[in-house]
Amino acid sequence: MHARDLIGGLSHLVGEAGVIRDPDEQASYLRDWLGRYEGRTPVVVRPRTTTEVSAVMRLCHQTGTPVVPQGGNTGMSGGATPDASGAQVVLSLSRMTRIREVDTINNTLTVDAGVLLADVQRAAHEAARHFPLSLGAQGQCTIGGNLATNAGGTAVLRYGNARELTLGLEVVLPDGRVWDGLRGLRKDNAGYDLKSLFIGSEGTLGVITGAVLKLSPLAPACAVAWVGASTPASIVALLTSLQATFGQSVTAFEMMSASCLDIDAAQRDDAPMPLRDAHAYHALIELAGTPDDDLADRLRQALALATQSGTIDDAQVADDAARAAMMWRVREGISQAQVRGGKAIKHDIALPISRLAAFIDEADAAVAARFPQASVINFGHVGDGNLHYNALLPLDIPDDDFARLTTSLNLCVHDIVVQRGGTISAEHGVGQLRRDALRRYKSPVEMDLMLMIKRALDPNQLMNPGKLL
Ligand code: FAD
Ligand code: 2HG
Ligand code: ZN
Repeated sequence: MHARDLIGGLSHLVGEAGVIRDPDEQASYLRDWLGRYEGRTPVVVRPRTTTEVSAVMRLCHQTGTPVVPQGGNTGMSGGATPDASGAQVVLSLSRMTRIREVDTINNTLTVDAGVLLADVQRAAHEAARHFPLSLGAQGQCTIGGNLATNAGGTAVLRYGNARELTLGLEVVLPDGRVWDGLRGLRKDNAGYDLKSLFIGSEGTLGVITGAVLKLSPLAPACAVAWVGASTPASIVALLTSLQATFGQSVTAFEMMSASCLDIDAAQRDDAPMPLRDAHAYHALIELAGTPDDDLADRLRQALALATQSGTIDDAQVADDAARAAMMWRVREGISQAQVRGGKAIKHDIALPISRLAAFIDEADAAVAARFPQASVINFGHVGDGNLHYNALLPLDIPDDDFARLTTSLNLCVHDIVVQRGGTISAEHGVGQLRRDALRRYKSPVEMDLMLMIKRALDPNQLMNPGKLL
């Protein structure tokens, strides 16, 4: 079909306001958040309902048009960016923003896929409940994108990742049929677990249009602390001892190498520093509990003991909400600081928590020996074993050099991760960025199983081509 006819057909289905033809207006949909990938499209199509998504998918199926689903376009693996062919339609869920149902007895929220994560959290709060998925991009990313990438964030150690927070899904299949799996059930073994298959499939199997999300009770008391230590092993030892003392109350446990704070400090004089002295490693800890829990005092005592025993070097519990918010801003600001401070080779790896410290020792030594021009920016969600073991290079590094270094540094780090029983993709998805790495590290049997699933659900290979597989 000629592009003009396709655009005409799509605008007939979703209305003129639902298609973006102008290249200038399309620009923000064609480039990823990191500015690493840029593509072209004949049209960005923005349906408002599942029925419209279904009609769009049916037309694309009939005309053999490839489709790239997109939510908030905050992904870090290039999964939502079309390729350079100009043939792939971008299907943006950004106009599907309805909160469909709040059920405070079943503790569930049913939402359109285009609802921003922050708005999901707000809707839960308005119902005196908590939706625990929490990440730095929550004001821009959509719940559909979170589910398509099986997002993690900072509260996984207590509440689990996006998959574990989802009870039901609605998905439009590549041929336009709608699978209504919007069931608010905590037990449902009637057949294969299709919901879990679509979660984390990065738009390669279908378009997620709605979800039933699991809500938790509000956790009224909260304590936040910042810790300085000399090694990752000390940080992991602290995590183990706090979990022994506080159990499930440990909601977030984030680690940062000193370099994460230094990049911000190098850019501005007033960069906030949660502790007065320098430390090789830092941790941000959040506990949540019941109203009568004197969490802050108990945390202060536990951290004082850890300091006396030499596990950590310094700690400060936030005295008020403003100080706690400052600590979180420092942590959540690392991605932006990296963008301003250099060009990052990104890793999103996970290992058993017991092996994190040894991995860091080995990877630090290997990177220092083989890539002296790179500085390691190591941070992440230690509480669930997920590190962003990134390497920063100068902003003015030529593209060719950056591409060459990326290939060899990725190999160096990923080989160590996999040898130690870890994964090369923990929460950001495979997208375009880790497609080659996936092939390298997955066994032929596992690749074959995934390809069989892809061929069964998307025989014409129209869903997000060039991503993941
Ligand atoms: P997009 O970027 O639009 O899409 C991501 C992928 O999902 C693409 O493959 C796309 O095709 C597919 N997709 C999107 N919507 C749908 C749909 N409705 N149906 C089918 N497929 C779809 N991620 C974490 O996990 N943890 C973090 O802590 C975290 N912190 C971040 C901090 C910052 C500052 C930034 C910029 C990003 C961060 N991310 C993090 C990455 C990103 O926010 C997540 O991957 C998020 O889940 C993507 O949501 P999105 O709506 O922006 O999806
Ligand atoms: C985070 O944990 C995000 O802050 C982003 O997952 C990680 O910028 C990164 O590499
Ligand atoms: Zn992360």
